[in-house]
Amino acid sequence: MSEILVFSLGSNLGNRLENLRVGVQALQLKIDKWLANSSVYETEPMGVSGFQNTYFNMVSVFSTNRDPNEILAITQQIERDSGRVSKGDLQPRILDIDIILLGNQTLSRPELIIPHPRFKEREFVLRPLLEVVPYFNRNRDLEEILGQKKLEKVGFI
Ligand code: PH2
Ligand code: MG
Ligand code: MG
Repeated sequence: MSEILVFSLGSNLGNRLENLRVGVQALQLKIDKWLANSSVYETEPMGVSGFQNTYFNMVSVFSTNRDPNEILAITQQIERDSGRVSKGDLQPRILDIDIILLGNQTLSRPELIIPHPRFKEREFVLRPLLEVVPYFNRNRDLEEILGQKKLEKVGFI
């Protein structure tokens, strides 16, 4: 059974828009299948001490059969590939990819909690999430109705 998977992406170092774009592209290559992106928002850094550049934030929605461990490994690899250096949780970063929701699954492990424990306090997650909720709900309904039916696409005009 495939589940709806919602990521929050953030960047506050370097070319922030490009970092998000590269992050989403990498997710699209590794996770079947992509459903929707929110807009990108410029947001004040939350919960950090001292001056930090503003973030660019967005969410991206997928449908997947992968389990939480696989998904976490994929996001961590993409973060490393982006050149992110780990200097602790609240330091500026080139790319941060957090798992927000995975269907109705809940998970509580030291390395991963699903749903993300702080997403309801974070406008930089909620605002973009609001944009894509109608989209993926509709999509899930359609997928259920369509089931295994499959039409062959011949092209575009
Ligand atoms: N991420 C954090 C901490 N604070 N603030 C904003 N605006 N956007 C973020 O993505 C963000 C943050 C920890 O990952
Ligand atoms: Mg984060
Ligand atoms: Mg993170």
